Amino acid sequence: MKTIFMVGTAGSGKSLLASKIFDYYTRNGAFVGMLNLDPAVENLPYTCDVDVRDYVDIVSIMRQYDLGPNGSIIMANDLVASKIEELQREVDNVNPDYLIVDTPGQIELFAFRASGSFFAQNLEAEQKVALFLHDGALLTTPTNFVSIALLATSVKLRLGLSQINILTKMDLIEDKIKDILKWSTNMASLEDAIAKQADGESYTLAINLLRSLNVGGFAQGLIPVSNATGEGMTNLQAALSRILNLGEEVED
Ligand SMILES: Nc1nc2c(ncn2[C@@H]2O[C@H](COP(=O)(O)OP(=O)(O)OP(=O)(O)O)[C@@H](O)[C@H]2O)c(=O)[nH]1
Ligand SMILES: [Mg+2]
Repeated sequence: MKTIFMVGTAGSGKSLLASKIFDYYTRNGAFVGMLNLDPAVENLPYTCDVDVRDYVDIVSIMRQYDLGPNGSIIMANDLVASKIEELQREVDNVNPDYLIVDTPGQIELFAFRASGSFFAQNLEAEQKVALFLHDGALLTTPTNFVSIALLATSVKLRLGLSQINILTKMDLIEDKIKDILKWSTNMASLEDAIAKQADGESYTLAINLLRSLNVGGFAQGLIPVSNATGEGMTNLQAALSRILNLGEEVED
């Protein structure tokens, strides 16, 4: 089994992209399992094989512990980590070729509390990869680009997994794609763009951050995709294959 973790800021397109990857692999004859780790989600664009909502119930946590929405989501996430053995057993029963793991909307819950890295490290699989979704709708300026890339780097540090950087919603930002891809591959053009947009402390901070991030591989190989039009999916599949199947086509 090979496992793909969907990670990214709230609303960046994780769940919808999970369903598109499911469709792609299924069309190519592989058996795909879906694991939902978001205890608070109401509707998903795919059918779950394994679902944390079978183990934790946000509404009863809110009532029982007199917590607000955020407190109960935090508690639910921490509880989910204690269910890893049960979830693993269910996943083993499904026994897919590929397991797609959809994570909670609030990225800090998955990436920065203990449960996310615990799952990333302890779910058993031959190969694991994280897809970090850079929300195209947020990448409106070069400094936003640097701050999201910083978040992607920070998530990589937390999860300790191979990571593929994806630029989502490319259908909504046709006029920006060229600039964003240039920023992600050409440091001088990104520095120029930042100089035009920011000054003073913001400029210095953005430049220093990106120079230090660049050492470790800054927003490497950003792949634009659209869940709406399907554009970019072939490039994403090739990147997944390079990591999961050592360059072979879909393995079933
Ligand atoms: N135009 C366009 N809309 C998209 C794309 N991907 C996702 N969306 C829309 O963006 C919204 C959020 O998508 P989701 O897949 O729920 O995103 P998510 O990251 O799972 O969201 P949370 O789990 O709540 O953080 C939905 O309304 C999607 O229809 C895309 O590529 N293009
Ligand atoms: Mg989602």
